Amino acid sequence: MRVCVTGAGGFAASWLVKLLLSKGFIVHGTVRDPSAEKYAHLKRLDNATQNLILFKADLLDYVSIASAVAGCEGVFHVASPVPSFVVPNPEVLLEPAVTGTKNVLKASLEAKVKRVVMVSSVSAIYMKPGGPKGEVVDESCWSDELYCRTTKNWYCLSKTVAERQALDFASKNGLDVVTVCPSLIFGPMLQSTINASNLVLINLVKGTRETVENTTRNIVDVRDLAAALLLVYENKEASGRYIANSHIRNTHDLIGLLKFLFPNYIYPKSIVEVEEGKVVSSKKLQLLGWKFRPLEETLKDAINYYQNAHLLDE
Ligand SMILES: NC(=O)c1ccc[n+]([C@@H]2O[C@H](COP(=O)([O-])OP(=O)(O)OC[C@H]3O[C@@H](n4cnc5c(N)ncnc54)[C@H](OP(=O)(O)O)[C@@H]3O)[C@@H](O)[C@H]2O)c1
Ligand SMILES: *[C@@H]1O[C@H](CO)[C@@H](O)[C@H](O)[C@H]1NC(C)=O
Ligand SMILES: *[C@@H]1O[C@H](CO)[C@@H](O)[C@H](O)[C@H]1NC(C)=O
Ligand SMILES: CC(=O)N[C@H]1CO[C@H](CO)[C@@H](O)[C@@H]1O
Repeated sequence: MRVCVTGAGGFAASWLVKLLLSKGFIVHGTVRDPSAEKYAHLKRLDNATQNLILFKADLLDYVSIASAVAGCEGVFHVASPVPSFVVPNPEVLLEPAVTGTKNVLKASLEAKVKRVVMVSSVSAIYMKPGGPKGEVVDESCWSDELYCRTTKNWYCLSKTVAERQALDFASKNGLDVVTVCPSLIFGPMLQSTINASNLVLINLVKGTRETVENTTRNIVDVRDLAAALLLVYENKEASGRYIANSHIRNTHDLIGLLKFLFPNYIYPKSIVEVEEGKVVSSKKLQLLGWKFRPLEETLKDAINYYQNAHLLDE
């Protein structure tokens, strides 16, 4: 079984590659610069020496993507830029997300790939105005593209447009595409550089900001997400979109739990009220057999990892 994973060195993709290698898959991992030190962790994974092949590929370069996908039965399209800060130029996100996804799908069609699993986001689901407070949304909901534009939420727009396009492409061309929409991904890291979602947790534990908003957080463990991606890949019944979310906590409760588990850190001093956010339901994925670990385990493993990697020093 030979599969391709795009953006193999990223936070979520690295855990997926590790899982696939442990199950005996041969993995074509795309990275932008195979010689870079930031991908060293991939080469150290069990079974990587024999079964992991890194391909130099940029999402915007069709030929490079096609050569990584060639010969594969399955494709996991994970790569997409996830910013930590507001980006001034929307194209920085839109181009790799939208054109990149189109390239991956075209290459998959050409290579007669049996199934493409695309990582989208709950950002493609719940970003729309109105609705009752604390509304629970499922896979039937789509973020409002116009609302993403007017609020300059370019990341949400990039994921929404990319996922819609993927499902359209699938139905027009008879390509089997299943999408998974994770919520905020936390957990221990395999890669050496901090990605955007782990930075959210690191900032809370370091008390980087004195005041934080009491935001509603939908959270999933990175290892449970990897399992979800493999589950929808292997399960013949899987189709359409799947929300991958395990826990819902507001910032107040999340900090409470962190303080209980790790009392010795400096946490934000004050929490200000904001409008209650939407929550997502992963019932569809759970009906397919998905299980997830408790939030305490995710937070403990993540923070112990940060400690050991000296990411919380000073
Ligand atoms: N983290 C979250 O909380 C979260 C939540 C919901 C959905 N997601 C989705 O989950 C996926 C993975 O997220 P993550 O947090 O694991 O991301 P990450 O660690 O920030 O990794 C992003 C990956 O995208 C690759 N990439 C970006 N632009 C590229 C381009 N032009 N060509 C090739 N590769 C490119 C990066 O490659 P390089 O290594 O070359 O930089 C990197 O591997 C993304 O699709 C994201 O939208 C993430
Ligand atoms: C390596 O792959 C084999 C299947 O080829 C599998 O049985 C084994 O568990 C994998 N090893 C590790 C350490 O994951
Ligand atoms: C945060 O929001 C929750 C409800 O979403 C509420 O129960 C809690 O009191 C709020 N905490 C603070 C400190 O504002
Ligand atoms: C915001 C940020 O620093 N994101 C980085 C997270 O990690 C991935 C994978 O190493 C990088 O590509 C991102 O730039």
